[in-house]
Amino acid sequence: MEIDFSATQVMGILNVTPDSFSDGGRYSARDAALRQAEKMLREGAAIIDVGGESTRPGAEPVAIEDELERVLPVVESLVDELGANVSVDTSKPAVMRAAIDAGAVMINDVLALRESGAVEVIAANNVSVCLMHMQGLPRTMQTDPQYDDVVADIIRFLDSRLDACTKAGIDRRRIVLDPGFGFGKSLAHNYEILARLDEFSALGCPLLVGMSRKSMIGNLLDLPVPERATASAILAALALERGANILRVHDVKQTMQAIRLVEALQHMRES
Ligand code: 9MG
Repeated sequence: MEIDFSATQVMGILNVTPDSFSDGGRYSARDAALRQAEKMLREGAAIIDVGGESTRPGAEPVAIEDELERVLPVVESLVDELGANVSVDTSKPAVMRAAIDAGAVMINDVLALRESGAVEVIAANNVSVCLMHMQGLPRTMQTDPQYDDVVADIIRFLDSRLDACTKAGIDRRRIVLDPGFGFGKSLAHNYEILARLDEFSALGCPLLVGMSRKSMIGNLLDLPVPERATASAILAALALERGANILRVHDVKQTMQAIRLVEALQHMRES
């Protein structure tokens, strides 16, 4: 199944790390993940992004076997039982290959296919891919991020990854780009990227953004994670106004409302 990137799409976040669905054992983690995915699909998500390795600041890497064990059963159920468009958030070529064999239609890679063998996996399979910018690695990326010009530096990086991917045979129409909010960026960098998001349209690919519940909200508004849904939807609306095409979010219902409001505004402007 192909994802239509010509319309605004919502990507619902489904983390399947061990702490994500601990409910005291009443349901299995797989069942709890499926119920959460079902809810996001009902609310309007077009894609479910499944991740088995945390990429939060400070996170440690996970072994391939553990990531496969977390991700694969969930991908299989989402595809077979719910018929969902599944994206898998991974940087490991072996996980990419297994996820695609299990029915994933997209790979979301915060390393932009820089692991050895990753470009080849995507080139050999008819799936979409998100190439994200990150300065450093999750364990240390927030220590002291530095840029000459944050937007120009990220555009240069994404352009070079786009070039490497298309030279390896990946069709441009399968590629989505992402500036990587929160990945090796200070609070000021994140808001400068948002303010200048329209500059990324020069790259000519759909633009994915992920600001949902991130510290760029929490640090500015002094809000704990469970209270960041409203601000997340507002930032989603601001990103849409500046050319974002795909919104990676936890709170699908609020994001769909933001999309409808922005689309009403854009429709008025065009008529
Ligand atoms: C996995 N992950 C966490 N944050 C993300 C973001 O902003 N973009 C993408 N593509 N993936 C993300």
